[in-house]
Amino acid sequence: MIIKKFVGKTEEEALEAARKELGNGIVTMNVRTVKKKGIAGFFGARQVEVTVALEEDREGLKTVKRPAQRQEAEPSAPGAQTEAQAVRNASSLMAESSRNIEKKLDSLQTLLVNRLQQEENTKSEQAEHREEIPAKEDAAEKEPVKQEPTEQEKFIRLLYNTMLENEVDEKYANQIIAEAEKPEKPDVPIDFILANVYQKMILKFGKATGILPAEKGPRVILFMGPTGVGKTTTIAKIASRFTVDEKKKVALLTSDTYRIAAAEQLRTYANILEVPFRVVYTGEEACAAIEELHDFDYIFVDTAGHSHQNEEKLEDMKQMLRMVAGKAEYQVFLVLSAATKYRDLQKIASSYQEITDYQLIFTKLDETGAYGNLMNIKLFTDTPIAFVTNGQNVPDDIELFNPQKAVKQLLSIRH
Ligand SMILES: Nc1nc2c(ncn2[C@@H]2O[C@H](COP(=O)(O)OP(=O)(O)OP(=O)(O)O)[C@@H](O)[C@H]2O)c(=O)[nH]1
Ligand SMILES: [Mg+2]
Repeated sequence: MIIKKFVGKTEEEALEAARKELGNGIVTMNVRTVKKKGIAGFFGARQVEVTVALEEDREGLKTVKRPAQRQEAEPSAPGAQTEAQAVRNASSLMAESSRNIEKKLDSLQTLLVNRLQQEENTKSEQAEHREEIPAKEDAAEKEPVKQEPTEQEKFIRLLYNTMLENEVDEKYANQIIAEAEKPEKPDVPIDFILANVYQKMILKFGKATGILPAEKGPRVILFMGPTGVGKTTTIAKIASRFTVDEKKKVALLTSDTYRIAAAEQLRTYANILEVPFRVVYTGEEACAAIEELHDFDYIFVDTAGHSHQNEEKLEDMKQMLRMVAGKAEYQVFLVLSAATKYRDLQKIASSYQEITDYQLIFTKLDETGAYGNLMNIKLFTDTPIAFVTNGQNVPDDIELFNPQKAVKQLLSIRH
């Protein structure tokens, strides 16, 4: 693996330089603002420094340098343009989430090394204590000589345990460690091991497309999920960003006709944002509303929360989706609370996977110290996470999902 730093006036400029030199296979490991060297820095000029990693191929050769091209995932024009536009739209959200990361990465290694040292101290104290108890001679003779693990092995173990503490499922923690490039020499520095595991985890999280504008007509975006996870609040947050920051034409629909209060909650947000609001009882009504709102950019659809075991409601949802799919370009987000137990999340995610493809939104990150479920459900569903929310405030408490930040949490010691 190659790890290298690039500097530019903006994050994109630094990344462009990295892509030029290393190709498109790079993974961003860290982004931080640095002062310019020399007298310019003295006067406060700042630059953005990105640290990127590039996986070497199996033979250990550097990945062949490719000319910088557009991201492969970007469709050709006019789709390419719309996606680039979406990325720009997203960047205002993204900038917020990267701000506090740099400090964490710097302290991460120190934390882990300190902990390693603590464990060593506890072990040697225990060993001293054992020595005070006279050992039975013949028993000691029979005990096979244990090979002391190397510093590198101890460090890998520590990373593994930290993941478990953060509630990454054992199966996935094992997978990550097994897939991380093995140090070839016993004296490989531990920051190399850390960078390796870190990069593997970022790759595992992947990248969501987020909300994309439609090629033609409005983009219809449906939010589904269990009761009380924060679907309506999340719609209000996103709708507000698109309306106020991006000046897009947004409309809100709700098919949550089971509770009057639910429709009223979204109507209140629509009134505040001064955007159209419709209650739709059936798929036909949803289609009629979409037709009526054909010159809008985004139509966000709130749905009723219900148990994933309620097959009748899931069938209603499927029916609605079928009709909307025939009418407009649409996307679905499954909204899950990060505070829900992993086993329940698995069941919910599976039952919705039976009716549609979706991207994930995790809410209530402020209510849990454990980020493990994010990794677990991403890997369980093979579905990327698009947004995370971390509080009740509309519109502030939402971010585009930032894998770097999440991985740093997963490798940080929980207090
Ligand atoms: N702490 C915290 N609370 C949140 C977050 N997102 C939403 N909430 C709160 O969770 C509660 C339920 O939110 P709603 O948006 O009504 O949830 P819903 O999924 O639409 O619920 P139903 O329509 O009943 O299925 C409200 O009190 C929200 O303020 C979050 O990120 N963190
Ligand atoms: Mg709701």
